[in-house]
This record gives sequence, C-alpha cells and structure tokens, in this order.
Amino acid sequence: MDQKKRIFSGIQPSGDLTLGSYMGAIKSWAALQEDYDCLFCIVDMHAITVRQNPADLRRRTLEQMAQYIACGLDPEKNIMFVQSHVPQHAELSWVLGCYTQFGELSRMTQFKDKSAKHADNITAGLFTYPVLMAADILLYQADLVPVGQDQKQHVELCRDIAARFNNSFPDTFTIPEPFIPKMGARIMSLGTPENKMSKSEPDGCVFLMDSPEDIARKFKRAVTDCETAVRYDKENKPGVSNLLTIYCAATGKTIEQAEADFAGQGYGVFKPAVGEAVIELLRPIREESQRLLKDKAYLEAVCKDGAEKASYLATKTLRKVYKKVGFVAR
Ligand code: ATP
Ligand code: LTN
Repeated sequence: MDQKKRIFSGIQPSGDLTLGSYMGAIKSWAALQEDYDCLFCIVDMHAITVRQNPADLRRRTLEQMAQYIACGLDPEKNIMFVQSHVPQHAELSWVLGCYTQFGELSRMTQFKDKSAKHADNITAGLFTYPVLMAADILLYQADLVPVGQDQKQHVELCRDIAARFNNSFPDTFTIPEPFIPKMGARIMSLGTPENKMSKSEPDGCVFLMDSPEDIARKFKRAVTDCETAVRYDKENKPGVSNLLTIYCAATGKTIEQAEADFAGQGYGVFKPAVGEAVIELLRPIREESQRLLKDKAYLEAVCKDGAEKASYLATKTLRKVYKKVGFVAR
C-alpha cells in the first residue's frame, strides 16, 4: 500500500487568529487531514522574532490549540504540537544555519518588510527566521508544505538548503514542495483592503473569537468605494472584492452567484449580509473554542501527546544529521 504523503505547516501565535488565518490556512489544512499524514504546529519560537508580551504569548499558545481543534483539526488524526516543546527544532536550525548563505537570507522579502516595520529592533532571529522554518519542515521529512503565497519564498529557500545538504550528505532530507491550496483565499484587511489581514495588525482584522456584535459592526464599517455596484474588480474596487471573497468563502457560492445575489442592491444591504454570513461561519468555532478553553487539562494533554509524537520523528532525523556532519555520538 502507498504510504501517505507527509504535510507540515504552522502559524505563529503572534496575535489572535483571524478570519484570514482560517480562510487562508486552517480551513484547507482541515481538508487535507484525511488524505495526508499531517503535523500542525504552533510556532512560538518564530513569534519571538518580534517583541511579544510574555503573558499574551502564553495565553495565545493554548488558545491557538483550542482554535485549531474548534476549526476541525483532529488531534487523533494529526500530530498537533507547540514548537518550543520539541527542542530538535532549535538544534537542527543551528546546523542548517551553517549551510545557509548570508546572501540568501538577505533576499527574503518578509525579512525586508519586517525589518522596515521594526527598524529599532532588527534581531538576528528575524534574519535567521527562514532557517528555523526549514528545520521545522525538514525534521519531519515533509513532502508538502501548505502555505499562503507570502510564504512560498521561504519554502523555496528550504528546498535549496535541503538540496545543498543532500549534495554533501546524500539521502538526508526529503525535498519538500510548497503547496498553495486552491481553496485558500487571500483575505485583506477590512480597513485597508490593499493590505493582507494580519493578526499582528489588529486594525481591520476579524478575529475568530469576536462576538457577533463586533463582527456585524466591523463589516458595516468596512472600507468600500464611492460607487454602489457589488462587482468583483480587485484593481479598482479592492474593498468590495475582498468582501465578495469573504462572502463566497463563507457561503460556498461563486463570485458570479454572489454578484447576482446583490445585483441592484447597494452596499447598505451587501455589507451587513457579509457580516451575517461570517457570524454564522464563526459561531460554532467560537463556541467550541470557549468550551475547550475551560478544559485546560485536556488542551495540555493534547500538546503533550503531540510533542511526544513529534519528538519521536524529530529525533530520528536529528540523529542522522549529527552523524553525517561528524558529531561524536554521546
Ligand atoms: P503576522 O501578522 O504575525 O505576520 P499573519 O497573520 O500574517 O501573522 P502568519 O502566521 O504569518 O499570519 O500565517 C500563517 C499562515 O496563514 C500562512 O500560511 C499565511 O500565508 C496564511 N495567512 C495569513 N494571513 C492570511 C490572510 N489574510 N489571507 C490568507 N492567508 C493568510
Ligand atoms: N513562517 C510561517 C509560519 C511557519 C511555517 C513553518 C509554515 C513557521 N514554520 C513551517 C509552514 C511550515 C508564517 O509566517 N506563516
């Protein structure tokens, strides 16, 4: 029988999960869990590449696990864990860093963007972020890495590092492929629809845990344009196009169907209707997250079990790598 292909992906607990995290990532992960052998990680070590409040980081990490489960990821079917619980990520990252060029890291657009945004705090960790990400993926010999378009460059770098390492030490790593799920929608900020909805920029975000009242208010205030027609035109009508994308992702309709639904009706009808669709989409996720968060012991047990399973796989790869580079066995 064919072995299932392996998938690895992760999200940083750098802010509360948003509608973008769900529609762009977690929803497609949930669709993959039946057919692939999946690891879904909460990458807290990546989160500290920019300043975090420790208490918030701790709270969000457990909340993120609750939300993964509430969004339909099954801890029985997948390995779900917290990155810092598996020290092999940091250990492999060191070795891979010695097989990565300074020039390669300097070309990463996320580094350029984030260092411009945090000009007073450009750390070595922010610079070597993609090396840790490569370690995440290669430790588990992942075949596919589902990510949004913005992360493709990092997965390409991971492939280059793996190929270079394999060139010196054959048969060490599986070369992974970026996998941009077709159903994954790119969700833009409700306030500035030219920018991606990002959990570290709370303005313009809809959070998975927002109350129905908050969601309704945010959609009523969403930035549109001075026309009245509900029509998809990303160039000239970024706000309306983003709302259409959200509406379709929430209801399963096509853009054409949605445009027809609102033909002849203005934004005063359209915006609250999108809000309503999102309220219904997020209601069960919010309620299930709240229920799970009351059972801290269960969430901690899921994290522990995930970390044990991940460690088992990670140890195998790390042992092989240490041997190949010439470290003496302990
Ligand atoms: P940060 O603000 O800390 O950079 P983020 O909210 O932009 O975080 P990430 O943790 O970097 O999100 O992304 C996790 C995954 O979700 C990635 O694969 C990314 O491509 C995807 N993703 C994040 N935001 C969106 C969005 N608005 N629309 C679609 N996909 C998204
Ligand atoms: N850099 C990613 C998060 C991330 C990741 C990974 C994704 C860290 N390690 C490994 C896929 C595979 C992000 O910001 N979205």
